[in-house]
Amino acid sequence: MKIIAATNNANKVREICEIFTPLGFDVVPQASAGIEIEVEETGDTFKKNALIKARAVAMLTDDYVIADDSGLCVEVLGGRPGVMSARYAGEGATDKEKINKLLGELDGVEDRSAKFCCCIAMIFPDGRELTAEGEVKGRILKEPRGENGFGYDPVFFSDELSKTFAEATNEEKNSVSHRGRALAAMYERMKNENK
Ligand code: ITT
Repeated sequence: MKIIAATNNANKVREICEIFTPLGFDVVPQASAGIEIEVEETGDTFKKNALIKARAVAMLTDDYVIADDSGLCVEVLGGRPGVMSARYAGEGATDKEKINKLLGELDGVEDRSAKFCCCIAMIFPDGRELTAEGEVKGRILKEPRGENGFGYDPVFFSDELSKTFAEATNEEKNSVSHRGRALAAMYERMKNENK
C-alpha cells in the first residue's frame, strides 16, 4: 500500500521507511510525489500539528497520507522546546545551533530529565483520520555524544538504551523511540480499522 509522507524532513522519512517498509508499505516522501508545500504549524500540541500537516497534503492526493509532529520536552523548561523544537533557535538554524542553545539554557542545571514525543497522523483516501502517540524518556547530557541520527539525538541519553540516540544504531533507536512507538501504535490502529 502506497503512503505519502507529509514531511520535508528526510530523517523522519528514513525512520518511517525503516519501520513501515518491512510491514509492506511503500512510503513516498511528499516531494517525490510532486507535492512541494511547507505547511505552517499553528497548533499548540503535537496532535494538532500532525493533523494540520496530514490534512494539507491529503487535499492534494488520493493516496493514504502519514504525518509526524514531534519534539523534545525538557522537564525543567516546562516542556520546552516542545512543539517549537524545529524552530527553537530560529528559522533555518542548524542542529548544532539548536543543541548549543539547549545546552546554554541548561548550563548549571542538575535535573536534566527530558522526553521525546511524537504524534503520527494518518488520513485514509476516504477521509478517515487516525492518530497515535509515542514517547521516550531520558536526560540531556552536558556534551554531544555520537554521530548517528539527527536533531537533538547527540545530547539525548536514553534511559532504556543507556546511550545517546546518536550512539545507537538505527534499529536500536527505532526499537524504543517516540517515533518507533507512535508508528507501532498506528500500525495496530490501522489493522483494527481494516478488520
Ligand atoms: P516536518 O514538519 O516537515 O515534518 P520538521 O523537522 O519541521 O519536519 P517538526 O515540526 O515535527 O518537524 O519538528 C520536530 C523537531 O524536533 C525536529 O526538527 C528535531 O529538531 C526534533 N526531533 C524530532 N524527532 C527527533 C528525533 O527522533 N531525534 C532528534 N530530534 C528530533
